[in-house]
Amino acid sequence: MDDIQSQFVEKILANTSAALKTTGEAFAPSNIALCKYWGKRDASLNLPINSSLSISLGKLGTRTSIRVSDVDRVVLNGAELDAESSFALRVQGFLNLFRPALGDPCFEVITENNIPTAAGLASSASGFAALVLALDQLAGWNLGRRELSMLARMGSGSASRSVFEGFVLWHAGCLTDGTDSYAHRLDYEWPEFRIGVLELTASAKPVGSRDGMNRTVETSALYESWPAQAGADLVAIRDSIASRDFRLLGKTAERNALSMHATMLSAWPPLLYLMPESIEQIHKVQRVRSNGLEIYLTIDAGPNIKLLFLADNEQDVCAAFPNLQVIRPFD
Ligand code: 2P0
Repeated sequence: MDDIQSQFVEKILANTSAALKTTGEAFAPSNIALCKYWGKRDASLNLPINSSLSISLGKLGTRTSIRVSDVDRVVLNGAELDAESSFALRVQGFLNLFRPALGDPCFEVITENNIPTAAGLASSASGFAALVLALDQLAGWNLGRRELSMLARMGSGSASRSVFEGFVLWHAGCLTDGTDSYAHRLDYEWPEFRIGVLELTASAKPVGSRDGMNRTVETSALYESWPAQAGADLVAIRDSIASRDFRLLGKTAERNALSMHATMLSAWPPLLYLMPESIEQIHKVQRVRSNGLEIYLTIDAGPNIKLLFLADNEQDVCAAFPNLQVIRPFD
């Protein structure tokens, strides 16, 4: 825990008073960025270089409950974690930020993910969002979503987006104190919107997103062009959602993801998250699309591919991609 982080949390909690309950419980959805967050302007406060735009995954995400306990315990999907495991340490470090406001308690955290394991869907986003929402319940702070989004950001950048359903925009902000870097929900529904998850490999990624984005910012010459590209893509994607222009949305989201991978490839040592199976599927998406099926893809910092399409084409997409897991974000 560093002082800058503690001071930030103190600032957000400044006008609250705690009324500790026995337990707090909450659910937060996972999310997939259509315009990606890649690169930090401040690592301590998790402030991004560019704004990003995501879609939350409805009922897929994390449910977490938290209560005061005599020792710190983290139970993940039914199994208690070793206190020295990296995830338990990360949760403890995050909770350290909030203990002073609550009289320095220890906590028991019970967390369940219903996200398909190894599908390349970030669990840290829904995990930290659910933890902050549960903590707010436990403490009785009654914070607004904007504040909750900023607190979730301290756990993981993409978690700032997971405190909302639907389409979500995370403002990069420009203040050094981080108080203008928060997410909000865009006021649009698109019930026909579909995401298909192609689970290609379950192997752990060699370099995590956090280290990967830092390495890219520090060493990739192509990264220079990323902030402007992401800025333009975000505007196009937001407009495409407003006008339900799926072609514009798909094209922009696909190019945005591949541009992010281009910056990774030009880092040193190079970051190559794509596996041979990923490349094969990228070619297949291009082939299927050139045959007339309206389908696009996005890829995060991993090898798995997510397909973007509309309900009308669901049957044809499932026929072309057997074993596809289809997510309906607005169900
Ligand atoms: C995103 N990713 O916008 C991008 C696209 C991965 C690729 O947000 O260091 O786990 O905790 O802020 O949020 C993954 O990065 O990183 C991510 P930290 P995070 O979804």
